[in-house]
Amino acid sequence: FAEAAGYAGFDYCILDMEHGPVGTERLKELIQACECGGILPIVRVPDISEESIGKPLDLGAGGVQVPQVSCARDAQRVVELAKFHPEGTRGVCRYVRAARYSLMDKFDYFQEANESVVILQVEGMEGVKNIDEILTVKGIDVIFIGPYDLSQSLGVTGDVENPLVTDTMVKLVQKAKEHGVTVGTFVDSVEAGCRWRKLGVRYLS
Ligand code: 3PY
Ligand code: MG
Repeated sequence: FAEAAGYAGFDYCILDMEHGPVGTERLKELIQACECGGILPIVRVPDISEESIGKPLDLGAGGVQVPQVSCARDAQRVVELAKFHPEGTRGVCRYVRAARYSLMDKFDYFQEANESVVILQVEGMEGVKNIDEILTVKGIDVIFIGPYDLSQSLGVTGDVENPLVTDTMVKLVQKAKEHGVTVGTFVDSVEAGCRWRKLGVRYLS
């Protein structure tokens, strides 16, 4: 499917280690399939930890999408774990798949690796409250609004079209735009996709 999604013209594929069944060994094959189909493999990791963020990048993920980011410190930690010096402190190994098992020039690798996409999921009211400070953290490419977790945080679990949820989302989209950060979300229908796209949401899943 990942390979076919690329041939079909999708821009990226989210390989889900937060809610999906994917383990590290399977992840490598899925990333390879994405590469065959010419689609960017984004890995949704389960948490903010060195292992969860570093391993997918070592395997060649084009980016990481990190759940439940609720403050600037979380955002900074993600950037630290996803990037090598000077932007971060990611564990250094150049014998990994992402560096063609050392065939790549090591300095080119460290530089290119720092261009991997960093996507933060803001999906709780604490993150909404702290959105201004989150958006000022350097190294963030996309803020992804998780409508389902957000709906739960607002006490209307699952009702993602409730104005409580959509109004909060619109405010987040506006803030991200002001900071020049791309914004994304998850949609259940083509209609919702078109609606959010008109409002400027560009990373639609
Ligand atoms: C959410 O809606 O909370 C998500 O994480 C979507 O995948
Ligand atoms: Mg979520």
